[in-house]
Amino acid sequence: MAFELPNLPYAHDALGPYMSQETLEFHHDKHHQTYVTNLNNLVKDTPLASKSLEDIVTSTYNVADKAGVFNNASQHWNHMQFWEMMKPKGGGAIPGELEKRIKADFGSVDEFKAAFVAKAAGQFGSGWAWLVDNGGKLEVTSTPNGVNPLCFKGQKTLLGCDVWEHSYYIDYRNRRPDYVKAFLDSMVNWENVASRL
Ligand code: MN3
Repeated sequence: MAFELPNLPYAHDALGPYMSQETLEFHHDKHHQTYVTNLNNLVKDTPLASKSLEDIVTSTYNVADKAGVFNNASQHWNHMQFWEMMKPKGGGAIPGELEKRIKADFGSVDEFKAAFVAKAAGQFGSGWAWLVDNGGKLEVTSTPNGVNPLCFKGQKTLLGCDVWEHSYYIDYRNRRPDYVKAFLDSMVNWENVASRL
């Protein structure tokens, strides 16, 4: 069965002014669609066609002749999480249990946010910033290109922020840190993040 592009869980203009309709039209309708189309073409008539998306990602990571499949599969998975991790009028209060874990491992919510923004800003070139549960401890990480926490044993994905330029250049130009701050303060669906604990 072919992979499909899921609809956005909100209207294309619902994340404004923090993420514009134009950004979501390009990012979801074109960039994400391209990953899905490429993935379907690459796995067609191969043993990978019957595997789950997660299995394709983990079994092709760092496999030299599977780089194309990995890149498109991981980016399909990353973007499906990313759309769900945002909501209109997002940001705001963090559900209690998650907030407790954040305070325990980072000191405070503000310190967590500063660490997340620093990781996202420090990722050279295209990639993602993540909040993961790494064997019981919350950590912020960053990864290049399509690499995600599925690639690392023991890491559970709680939050991911796309820091490819296509995610912020229309709205923020080169100001990646401003985009990531707006993501945390005004776009994140913290209920979705907490449900991943
Ligand atoms: Mn993207």
